[in-house]
Amino acid sequence: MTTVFDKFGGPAAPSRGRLRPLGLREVTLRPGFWQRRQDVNSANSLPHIRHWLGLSGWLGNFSCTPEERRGREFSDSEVYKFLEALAWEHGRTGDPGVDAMFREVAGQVAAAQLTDGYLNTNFGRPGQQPRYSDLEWGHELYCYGHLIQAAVARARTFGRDDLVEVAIRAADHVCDTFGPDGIASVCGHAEIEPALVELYRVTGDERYREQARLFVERRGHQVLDDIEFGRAYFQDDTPVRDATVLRGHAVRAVYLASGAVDVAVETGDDDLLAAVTRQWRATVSRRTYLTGGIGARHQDEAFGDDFVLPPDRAYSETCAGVGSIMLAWRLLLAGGDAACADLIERVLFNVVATSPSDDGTRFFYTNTLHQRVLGAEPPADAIVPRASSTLRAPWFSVSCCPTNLARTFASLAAYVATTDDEGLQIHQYTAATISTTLPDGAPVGVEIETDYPSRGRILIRICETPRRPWTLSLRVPRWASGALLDGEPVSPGVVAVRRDFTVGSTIVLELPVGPRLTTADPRVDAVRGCVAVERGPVVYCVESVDLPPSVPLDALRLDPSVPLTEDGGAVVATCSVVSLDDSPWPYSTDHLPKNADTTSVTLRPYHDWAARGPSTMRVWLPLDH
Ligand code: FUB
Ligand code: ZN
Repeated sequence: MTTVFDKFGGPAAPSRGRLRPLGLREVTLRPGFWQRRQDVNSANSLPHIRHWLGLSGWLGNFSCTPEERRGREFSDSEVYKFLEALAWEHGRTGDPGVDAMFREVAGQVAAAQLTDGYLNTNFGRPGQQPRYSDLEWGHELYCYGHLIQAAVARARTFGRDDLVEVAIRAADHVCDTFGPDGIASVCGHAEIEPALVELYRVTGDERYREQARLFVERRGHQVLDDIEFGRAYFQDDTPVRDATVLRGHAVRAVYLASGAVDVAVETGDDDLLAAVTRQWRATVSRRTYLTGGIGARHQDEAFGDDFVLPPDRAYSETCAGVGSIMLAWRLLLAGGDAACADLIERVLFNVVATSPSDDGTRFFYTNTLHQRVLGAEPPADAIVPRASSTLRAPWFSVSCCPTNLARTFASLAAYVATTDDEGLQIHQYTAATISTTLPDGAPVGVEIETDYPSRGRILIRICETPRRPWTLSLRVPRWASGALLDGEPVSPGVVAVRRDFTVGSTIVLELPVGPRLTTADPRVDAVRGCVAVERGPVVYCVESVDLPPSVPLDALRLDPSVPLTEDGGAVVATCSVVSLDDSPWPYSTDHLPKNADTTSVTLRPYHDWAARGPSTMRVWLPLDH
C-alpha cells in the first residue's frame, strides 16, 4: 500500500470494499436542513466547546501540575475530538481562523508528550497512578484513539504536521508497549482499534494495522478484570468473531465493531466482517429505538436484552448515535447494503439532529423517547451531571457528546455519496453539490436540489459527465413505499439508473414523506398497543406545551381510524382523552377507558423537542382501541 497523506479524504478511507468514500472537498452541502446545522456548528458550537474546554480546565491539563489537573480520567479525549472537528472544519472551509485555533490547541497537546511518546494528563506523573495500571477504567488507549483520529483528519485535510507527528509517536509507543511481546491486554473503552487502522491507511505503516488486529482479537478472552457490570460492559465476555449481537456499553460496542470492520477490510478477513455484519443486523432488528438510538439502560449506559426498549428509560446517548453512524458507514462501504444508509439517515435526523439546541450551545446527553416530568432548565454557566440531562445543557462533567457532534457535523458531507466502478451512489438526501471522479478518472458532477425532509422531491441535475454510460444509484428508504423515479414506481432499496447522461439532464425522485403511523414488533413490550407518528425519516412527538392544561399528555389515546393531517411542519392526530384517576392503588379490574373526550393533537419533529423550554413529551402514544 503506497497511499501516504491523502489530503482530501474524509472519515474512514478503506483500501478496499464495495464502495469508495468521497472526501470533504468532493461534496458541498447547500442551504437546507443539514447545511444550517453545519453552519451552526461552525459559528457557535466550535467556539462554545473551545470556551468550555478552557473553563473546565481540560485543555489546561496539558500544561498544569498533576495536583492542578481537573476533570475525569478521559477528559483529554474531548480536546482531541475538538481537534478532529477543527481539522475537518478547516479542510472543508479553509478558514484561517479555524486553522489558527487548531494550531493553538495542538501546540498545547504536543508540549505535554513525553520523549517515549506517552501522552496522558491523568497517569504516570508524581502523585498519579502509574501508566497502564487501570486498563479497565483508565481510558489511556481510548484517549490515544481520539488523538490519532484527530491526526488522521488533519493528515487527510492538510498534510503531515506537528499533530500528526505527535500521533505517530503515540502510536509507536502503543505498539511497543502492547505489541506481541508487550502487555497482553486491551483498553476498557474501545476506540484505539479504528484509529490505528486509520493511521495505517494514511501512513501505510502495517504495524498499526497489526496492533489494531491484536487488540480486536485479544478482547473477549477475559483479559480485563471483572467489574460490577460484568465483562460484557467492555465486550470482554466473548471474542468479537463469536458474538451474535452488540452488547454492553453502547458506545464501547459500536466503536469496537467499527474497528473490527476496519481490521477485517484491511486484512481481508471475511469471516470477521461477516460476524460484525450479523451482529449489526441483530442489533438493528432487536436492540434499536425507533429514533435509531441505542442503549436502554442508564446504569451502565448499555444495551438491554433483545426487545427491551422502554421509551421512558431510553438512554440513547448522543455518542452512541455517532458511533452507530461510524459503524453503519463502514459496513456500507464494505458491503454496499442500503440498510446501513437507512440507519444512518434515521440516526442523523433523530439523534444527531436532536441533541444540540437550535443555536448549537446546549446539548442532550441522553435522548429519551418519553419525558414524564418537566425538567429544570440547566444553568448557562455550570457543568451538569450527564444523567440529569432532561433538558439540553451547555456542558457536562462527562462531556463526550458535544465534541462528538462537532466532529460529525464538520465531516457530514462525506456521508452523502460514494462511487464504485459503475458510477455514483447517493445515500443521503440533502441539497448538495458533488464533484468527483470515477475510478477510471472520468469526472462526474451532480447537484442535488431538495427541501428534504420537508418535502420528498429530490431533483438531481447532471453537471459533469463522461461521454459514456454510467450508473447513478439512489437509495429508496425502507419506509418509502410509493416512491416514484421520473414518475415511475420504484421499490425501497436501491434504484440504479444507467445512462449516457448529458450535462443539464435531470432525474427526479419523489419520496412519499407524508405522515404515517408506525407500530413496534410485539416483543417490544414497553410500547405494545402504542403507535408512533413518522413523516419521511423524521420521528414525531407530542409535547405538553402543545396541549391545553386540561389535557395531560399521558391521557391521550390515538384514534387510528382518523387520518393524520399536516399543518406546516406539524402533524395533527385525533386522540381521545381518558380520565386519569388519582387512585390510592394504580391497578384495577376495570379495563374500559373512562370519560373519553376527543381532541386534535399536534405532533412536532422529535428533533425539535424541548426547544420551547421545559416540556413533557411522548413519542409512543397508546391506541384508543
Ligand atoms: O467513557 C468515555 C465516554 O464517557 C463514553 O463513551 C460515554 O458513554 C461516557 O461514559
Ligand atoms: Zn457522549
